[in-house]
Amino acid sequence: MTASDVGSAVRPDDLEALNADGAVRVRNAISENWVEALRAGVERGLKEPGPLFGKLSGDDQPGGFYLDTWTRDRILEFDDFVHESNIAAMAASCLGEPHVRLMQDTWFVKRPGTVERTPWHHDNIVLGPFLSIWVALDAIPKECSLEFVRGSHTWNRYFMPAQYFEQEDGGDKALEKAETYYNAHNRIASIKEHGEQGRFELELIPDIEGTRDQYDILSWDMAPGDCLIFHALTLHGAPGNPNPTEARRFVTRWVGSSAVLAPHGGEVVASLRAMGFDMPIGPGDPIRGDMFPLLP
Ligand SMILES: O=C(O)CCC(=O)C(=O)O
Repeated sequence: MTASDVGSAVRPDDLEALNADGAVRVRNAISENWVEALRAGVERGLKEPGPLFGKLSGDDQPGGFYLDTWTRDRILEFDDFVHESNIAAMAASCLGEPHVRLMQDTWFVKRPGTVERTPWHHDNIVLGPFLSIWVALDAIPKECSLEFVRGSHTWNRYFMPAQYFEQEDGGDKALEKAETYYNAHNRIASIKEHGEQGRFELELIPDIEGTRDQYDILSWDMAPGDCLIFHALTLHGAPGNPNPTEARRFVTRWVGSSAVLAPHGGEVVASLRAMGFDMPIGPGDPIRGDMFPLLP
């Protein structure tokens, strides 16, 4: 019997590592049948893209880096997986609650030869208990697997993707623009509206890739069915895929009962609503609604 046959595959020492380091690898957590179902779902997702489908590598670049998000309403393998596999039990045991809400399902594919990196970032659209479980669907060697800055979830700092501002003016004044934006839209408004829970400052992310030797970076060899579990605030990123084999991954994100939409989440949910997603939440609201089922 494998760990994946008996509910949560998370052991106490995994939890200890997750809380200390911000990320942990759990081997052989998802059974082969589910891995096959998720692979089939990803291949279908590539052929039937949803509104959030993206290609993150250029057309002139080798390989291809693709992703799509919130597709389980159409890709039933994903919906079955979140409802029937042990994944929700794993999330619940990590968050220390009997039931947890599924915040998001998303998949990433790096075709053989992909050079594009997944940029360093963390996930701060939700405040409070929030973690991700990244399931390897192919063998992914440590050199090209997801990497984490050990302990960064405890820094009590909130980073924003610089790309957003860099795109606008090629990098010049990105920090200045970011500060102006967040002062105007979030920091002040959020403290006023949400009290201490809204008290966080968004900073531009440091150049981790350019100064890797200054950070304690964690990564692991991944076999199909192995998982990476990480706190949303643990900085993470991933190299491309120079190998001759696929590097597919399926990620679910989970929140605990006290999680709320971050103060800067208003614009994000508004644009998702405009795309037709059922998002009955606003900044400071608990995560509720059919998009975010309570499981297991
Ligand atoms: O697998 C990847 O390259 C990206 C994963 C990631 O950034 C995430 O799940 O938050």
